[in-house]
Amino acid sequence: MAAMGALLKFGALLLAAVAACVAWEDGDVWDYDGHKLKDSDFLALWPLPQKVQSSAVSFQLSASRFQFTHAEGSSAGSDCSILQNAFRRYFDYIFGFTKKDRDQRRRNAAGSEVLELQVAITSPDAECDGFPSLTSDESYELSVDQPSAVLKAPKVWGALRGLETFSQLVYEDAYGARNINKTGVSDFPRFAHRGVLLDSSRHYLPLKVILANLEAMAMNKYNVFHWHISDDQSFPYVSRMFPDLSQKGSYHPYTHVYTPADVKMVIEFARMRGIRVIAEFDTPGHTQSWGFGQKDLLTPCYTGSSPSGTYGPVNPILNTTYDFMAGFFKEISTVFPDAYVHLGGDEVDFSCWKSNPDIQKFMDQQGFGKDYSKLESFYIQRLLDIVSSTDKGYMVWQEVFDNGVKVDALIHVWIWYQGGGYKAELARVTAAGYTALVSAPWYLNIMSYGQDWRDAYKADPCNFTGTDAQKKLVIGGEACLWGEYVDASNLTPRLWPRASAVAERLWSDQGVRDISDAYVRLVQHRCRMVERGIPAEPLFTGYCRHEYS
Ligand code: CP6
Repeated sequence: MAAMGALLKFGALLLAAVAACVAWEDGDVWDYDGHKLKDSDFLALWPLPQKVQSSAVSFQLSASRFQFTHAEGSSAGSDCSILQNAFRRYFDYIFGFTKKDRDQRRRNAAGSEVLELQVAITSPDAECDGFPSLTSDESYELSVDQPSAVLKAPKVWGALRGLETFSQLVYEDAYGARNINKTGVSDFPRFAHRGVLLDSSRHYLPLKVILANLEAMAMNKYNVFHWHISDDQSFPYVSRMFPDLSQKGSYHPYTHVYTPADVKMVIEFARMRGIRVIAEFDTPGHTQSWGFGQKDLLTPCYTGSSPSGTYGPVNPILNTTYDFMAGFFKEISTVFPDAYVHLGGDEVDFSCWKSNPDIQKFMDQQGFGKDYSKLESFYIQRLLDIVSSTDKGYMVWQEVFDNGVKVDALIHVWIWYQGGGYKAELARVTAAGYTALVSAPWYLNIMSYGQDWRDAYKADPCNFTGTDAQKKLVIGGEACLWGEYVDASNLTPRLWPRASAVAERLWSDQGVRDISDAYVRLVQHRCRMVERGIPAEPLFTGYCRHEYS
C-alpha cells in the first residue's frame, strides 16, 4: 500500500518536473509593440516571471478605493482563509507607506486608476483548506488594466504567487502615490521543490525569526521550509510521546523549545504562504542531544576494553532503537502534514562504532566485515521501512545513496568537495534512477567578502553531464543556512538577499542568466524586502528610499 502510494506520488512528480531543464527561449521582457525592454528600467520583478508583457502606460492605485475581490465564477470566495489572509497582507505591503490624506488629495489629480484586482480560481477545487505539496499547481496569469486587474490561477497556490508579482509591479511615484503599469504576466515555476534550510539546533531560533523568514520566502516564491530541527547540540522539538528528549536535550527546557502549539503555528503560517514544512530529524549521526533524554539510544564508545563514558551515533544493533524510532516517527507523521520527512543520514562518524565490542560482534554475525557503511545502510534500511509504514515519502542526504541503500528516496546532494564534485554526484544519482535535490552550490552559511550571491546565481541544477531523462529527475534545490555561527541576531541579513539569488535560479526560466540585469533588479528587490520589514543586507554601495531603522 505504501509502495503504491510512493509510485503514484512519483508518477505525478515526474509530470511536475518536466521541462525544468529544457530552456524556454522567451525569458526576456517585451513591450506591446514587440520591442525588447531592459526590464530593470522600470520593473523590479524577482524572481523574474516566465513571461512578462509590459508597457509604459501607467495607472494609479489608491489606498482608499483599491480592493482585492473574488471574481465571479471563482471557486474560492470570502471563506477562503488563504486568500483573505493574503489580501490583507498584500494590501499592507502595497500601501504601507501611504499617508491617507495625501492619497485623498491626489484623488482628482489625474487619469485612470486600477480599482480592483479580481482573483479567479479556475479549477473546481481551489485547495483553500489543503496543504501545498510537491505537485501543487503554482501557475498563474495576471493582467493589469484599468479599471480592473485580473489574476487567474487554477489553485490558490498560483494565486499567492500572482499576488506577490502584482505587489512587485506597484511602484511609488515622486509624490508617494502608488502606480502600476499595464502589464501581462504568465508564470509558473521551473522547479517544483524550492527550499530554504534553517538549523534550529546549533542555536535556538525564536518563533518570530522563523515566521519572518517564511514571510521573506514568500516574497521570493520559495515553497519549502526544510526545518533541520535537531542535531548534536540541542533537541528543541517537544515530543508528546518522548517529552524527555527536549526536557533534557534542549538548551533550555522552557524557553528554547518548540511546543506542539509552536509547531502548529509554523505549519499554518507557512501554509498561508504556500510553503511546505519538511521536518528533518537527522540520524544516526548528529544525534548527541538525543542521548540525554533517551537511555541506550546512542552507541557507548570504548577505550580498549571498557566504556569511555562518551557516546557515538544511534546504536544500530538494538531492537529497542527501532521500537523507539517507530514510536517517534509515528508521532512525527501526524504532527507534520507534509508527504515527506527528511531523515538525514549525513556525516556518520564510524570511530565509536569501531571501538565497541558488541558492534564488532554484530558486524561479524551479519558478514559486514570491516565495512561500517554496511552497518549504516543496515540502520537506514530499517528506518526507511519504519517510516514508509507511516505512509510518508522521505528525503535523505546523499551519503545514504553513496552507501548503496536501494530505496525510493529523494536524494539530497550536498557535497561539493569530493568524488568529482556535486555535478558528478548528480550524474550518478540520476543515472541510478533516483530523484535528486541540489544544495551543494548553495551553502549560504559559507561567506566571502564581496558579492557572493553571484556564484549562487550562476549555479544551475541541470548543469551536469546526463541525458534529458536524467535531468528530469532533478526536482529542485535548497539554499542552506547551517546554524553553527547563526542565531536570531544575524540570521535574516545573512540569508537575504543571498537566498534570493537561489530563488530566481529555481523559479525563473533556465535562460534567465544575465547577471547585470539581475543585479539591478536584486538591488530593488532587496530594498523592497527592507521596506517590508526584512533586514536584508545590502548587495553593494548605495541607498534605499525607505531604509531599515
Ligand atoms: N550539519 C549537518 C552540518 C552540515 C551537514 N549536516 C554541514 C557540513 C558542511 C558545511 C556546512 C554544514 N553543519 N547535520 C552536512 C549536510 Cl560547510
